[in-house]
Amino acid sequence: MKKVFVSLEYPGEAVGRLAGKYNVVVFREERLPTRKELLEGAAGSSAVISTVADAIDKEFIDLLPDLRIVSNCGVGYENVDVAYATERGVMVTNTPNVLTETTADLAWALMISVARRVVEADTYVRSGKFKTWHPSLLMGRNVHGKTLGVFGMGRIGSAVARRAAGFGMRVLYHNRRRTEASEKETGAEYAEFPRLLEESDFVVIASPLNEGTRGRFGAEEFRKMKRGAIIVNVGRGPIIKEAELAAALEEGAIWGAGLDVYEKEPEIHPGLPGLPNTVLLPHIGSAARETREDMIDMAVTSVELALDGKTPEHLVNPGVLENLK
Ligand code: 8YV
Repeated sequence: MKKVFVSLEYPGEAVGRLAGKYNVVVFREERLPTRKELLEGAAGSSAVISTVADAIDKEFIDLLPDLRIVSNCGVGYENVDVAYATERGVMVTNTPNVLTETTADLAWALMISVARRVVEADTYVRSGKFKTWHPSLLMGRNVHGKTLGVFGMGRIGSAVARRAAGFGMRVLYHNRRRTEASEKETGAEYAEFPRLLEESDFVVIASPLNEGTRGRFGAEEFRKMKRGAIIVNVGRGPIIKEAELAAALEEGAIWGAGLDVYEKEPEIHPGLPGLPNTVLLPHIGSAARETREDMIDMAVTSVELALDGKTPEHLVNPGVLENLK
C-alpha cells in the first residue's frame, strides 16, 4: 500500500477518502511538526499533503524516493523547492480559487478594524473603561470614499478591489503586469509603484512572495505613503521589512497596519504588539470552516489523481510531466 503523509489534521471528511486505498499517516498534534517529525512522518511516502510552514526542500525530496506528489494545502507554495521537485519528477500542486474570497474578506476586516480602531475599542469596553460617551472617544478614519491601493492584482487582489465598489472607493493597483481583465472587472486603475504609495489611503498587499516582492515595503516606501495611510498585509510577511514598519508606525510616518502574515512566523517583531494602531492576526486569511474544507478537498483530489497516474488540475510545475518516474 502506498503511503500518504498529511502534515496536519484538517476539518472535513476529505482525508478519510484516502483511507483503505492508501496507508494514511496524519500528524495529529495541534502544532506544526518539527523538522524531525516531518521527515520521520513522511518517510516512505508516495504523496505528501503539506502546508506553507513545511520546508519541502532538496533534503526532504531526496529522502523520499517514492514521492510522486507534494500537494500543498494553500495557494502559496514558496515553501516547496519547485525546481528541484520538477527535476526529480515530483508533481507540486496548490489550492487556488477556493480561498480567494475568504482571504479578501479578511483583508477588508483588517482595513476596517484598523481604520475604525475596532480591536482597541473592544479592549476598551472589556477592560471596563467605558464610563461615559465622548465625541472624541476612539476616533478613527473613514474607509468609504477613500483610495485603495492593491499591491498584487491576482485573484485575491482582484477580489479585494471588487469589494471597494460598495464603499465608493477609487482603486489603484500595482502588479508585475497590467491586467486588463481585472481593470474591467473592478474598475481599478494601474499605477506605478511610487504613485500607488503616494495616493493610497489603504495599501493592501495581496501578492505572493517572490524575488520581486521580498522586502518591497521598507522605510523609504513608508515615507512616501500618506501620513494617514493604513497598510494591510494578507500576502506574505517578508514582503514588508517588519522592523522598518514598526519604526514607521511609531514615528507616525503612516497611521496604522493590519497584518495577517509576518516575516518570521510565528515570531512577530517585538515593536509591533505594543502599538495600538496595529491589528495583528495569526495567519488566518483562509481560516473559514467551509474554505478549509474546500482546500483540503482540493489537496486530496490532487493526491488521488496523481497516485492514479493522472494529471491534477492545479499542477504548478507542468514541466514535471516530462520527468515523471
Ligand atoms: C493557508 C495561505 O492557511 O493559501 C495560502 O497560501 O497562506 C493560507 O491560506 C496556509 O498556506 C496553509 O498552508
